[in-house]
Amino acid sequence: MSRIFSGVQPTGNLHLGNYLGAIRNFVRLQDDYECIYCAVDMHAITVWQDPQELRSNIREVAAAYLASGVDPKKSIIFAQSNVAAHAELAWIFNCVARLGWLNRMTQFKEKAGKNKENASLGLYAYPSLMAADILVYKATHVPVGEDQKQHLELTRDIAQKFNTDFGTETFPLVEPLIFGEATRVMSLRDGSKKMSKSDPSDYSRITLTDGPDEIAKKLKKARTDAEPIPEKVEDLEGRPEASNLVGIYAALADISKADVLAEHAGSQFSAFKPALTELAVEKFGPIGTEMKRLLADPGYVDSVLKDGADRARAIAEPVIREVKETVGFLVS
Ligand code: AQP
Repeated sequence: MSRIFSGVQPTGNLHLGNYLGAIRNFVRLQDDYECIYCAVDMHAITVWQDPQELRSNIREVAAAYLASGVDPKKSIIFAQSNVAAHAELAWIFNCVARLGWLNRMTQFKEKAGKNKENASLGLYAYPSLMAADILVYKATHVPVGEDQKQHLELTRDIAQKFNTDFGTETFPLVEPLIFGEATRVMSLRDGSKKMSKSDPSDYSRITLTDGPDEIAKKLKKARTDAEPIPEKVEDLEGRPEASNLVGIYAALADISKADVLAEHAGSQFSAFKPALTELAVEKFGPIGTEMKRLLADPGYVDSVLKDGADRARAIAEPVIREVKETVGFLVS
């Protein structure tokens, strides 16, 4: 049976990249699969989080799922720290994963930066916890943006090594689901950097709660080049900012980049940006409004998270029990 798992870190500033690369696909998958969607708060604390803000950011992720169309009756929505089996399996995986594998993870290198000695141990072990998040549900498919591909390969390596070490077939080999025209949305200020929550510039990203004026301002200021929109997709090569805006348009309109070019070839970006703004406002306006409505009712959001955690626990507990028995722990 196919089962979907994915998560978003509650680190604030949920943006267009999180939506197009991940959350929108969560909604599209829920009719065909059993889906489990998480606010990965244990991942969030691998870098410092203010406790008060973390609490509200967990609710923000849940509200973003709900406002985007994840149905809490069909899909499970919960906070990672409310299901202890994630941490338990992560420890076992810390003993399965090899240091050499973790040393190759580019996200750690990017996030730790030059001051590696000062990064938390949790940030280093992040991919091992991510493998546990997925495999504690024996999930088979994981919808993510392109930046998570390497972590999913590591998840497969951990699953395979566990199965081989213990001579079992406990864990499936997960498949990433990376689809849509915007699997890697880039910063609006720098086409060589991915759009990110932690970018110090607010102008680098459109957030899910930005209103029409903010969206218009940010897109107006978005960096482009002096050339008009080309006719062919291959002519976007070497033009990262232009390619990014065309990709965002395509993803929001649910058409291909080629279709966007067919409609807009020859236009200057000064003419394209208002069309993109209109589209972004049309798609994001209702999501932002609904998020704000949900966040004004934290009692409801908390009840969704509680129900989700109960359902998630019911799936995870037999798996962690099976794993503990396999490893040789005394299971009472
Ligand atoms: N720019 C992006 N384009 C497409 N997909 C993206 N995702 C993130 N950025 C982009 C996808 O969103 C999901 C949740 O991401 P996350 O919050 O768990 O972690 P992240 O990748 O670290 O997000 P940020 O925004 O980049 O945070 P910071 O600034 O802390 O590094 C994932 O599926 C991810 O692929």
